[in-house]
Amino acid sequence: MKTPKTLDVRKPVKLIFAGGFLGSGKTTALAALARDIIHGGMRVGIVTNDQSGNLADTVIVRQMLSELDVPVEEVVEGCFCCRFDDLILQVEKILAYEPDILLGEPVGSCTDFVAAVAHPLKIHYRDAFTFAPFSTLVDPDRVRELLLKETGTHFPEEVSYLFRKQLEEADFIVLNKSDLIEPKERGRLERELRKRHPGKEIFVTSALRGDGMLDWRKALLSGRPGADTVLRQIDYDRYARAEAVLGWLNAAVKVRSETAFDPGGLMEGVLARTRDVLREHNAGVGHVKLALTSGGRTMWANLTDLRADPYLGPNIADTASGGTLLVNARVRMEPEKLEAAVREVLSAASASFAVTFDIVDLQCFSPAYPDPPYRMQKGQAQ
Ligand SMILES: Nc1nc2c(ncn2[C@@H]2O[C@H](COP(=O)(O)OP(=O)(O)OP(=O)(O)O)[C@@H](O)[C@H]2O)c(=O)[nH]1
Ligand SMILES: [Mg+2]
Repeated sequence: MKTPKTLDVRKPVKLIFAGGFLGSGKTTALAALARDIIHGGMRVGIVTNDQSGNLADTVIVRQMLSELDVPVEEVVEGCFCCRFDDLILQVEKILAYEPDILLGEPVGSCTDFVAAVAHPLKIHYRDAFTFAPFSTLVDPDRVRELLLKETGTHFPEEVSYLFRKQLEEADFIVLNKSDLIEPKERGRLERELRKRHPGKEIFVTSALRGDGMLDWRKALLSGRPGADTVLRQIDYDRYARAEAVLGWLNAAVKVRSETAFDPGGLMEGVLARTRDVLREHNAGVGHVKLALTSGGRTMWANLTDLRADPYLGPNIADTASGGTLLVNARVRMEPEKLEAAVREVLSAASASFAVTFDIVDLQCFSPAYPDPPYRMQKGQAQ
């Protein structure tokens, strides 16, 4: 195996990675964590990740932390596991800012992170980094749908397999979006998770409201080492099938308008219509996210469930007259159909909001078979 490039670090940087299924709240949680850590007096950098360019998370997290001067870099065109060398290049850019802590968000369809990313980092960069515990975030609805199988799902069994593997390799399981469930249900889900993963610490958080975030942050910063739980067994064919059922669309769209429009209404309208079209196709939604950058401000909107209403981010301007819209969709649908659906939705929204959309770039595909170059077993990382 070839050796990755060397890195020059004055003192070891703590790596905090938080994974978890699509839409579980990773970006929201990591931005909140970054903010709190910075207020505690430390320097932070963030690395985001996606299967394709035009990643909404990067511009969203930059906006979320805009007044704090946080370096944010991205690894695109594949997960951290498969783009390990690029991860190092992006991390190196952030190291120029001399961070104490580097936060990373792997793609939500990714697993086997410990073997394919954490252990190679520990072996090749022993003096550069220390690893905090690896967290897997989960959305209560997905726990009921994909783990407990209590509710209906539009996803095949392979996606449940991927979900279970993500939990299995975590040190910390973070039951996020606690604000959406009653205390009794919170307790029940926690017990179900504990029953299946007795050795793991479970945190219950609302990344959006802040509940439970302090306990999680304290545990991450406690000095306890982590990211050590290599999956005992992982069937890459099943893992690949779980990813391959997803249509993955990333597009950059120029938005122009003769008159000012309501950016929140526009994004809400696009997502509501997307949801309605996807319902007709019975297409399970992983996450559809929009990021509109207009006049130097990025605004966002999300859809994480076919049954839900679109969520509008907190900083929507009253009016906008143009900008760039990033459309990121991860849906259980064939890529050609997904692309056609998104084009149809944009065209309808263009007419109803009197705006012009020029699609500058559009990638739509199913993620390729995962093939990490530096996959390592436990003994190799000691
Ligand atoms: N109610 C509630 N919503 C949340 C919470 N955390 C995140 N969300 C919402 O969940 C949606 C997805 O959040 P993200 O942070 O983008 O999730 P993610 O895991 O980074 O998504 P991907 O990167 O696409 O996998 C957004 O609408 C968030 O506002 C939470 O604690 N409570
Ligand atoms: Mg994200």
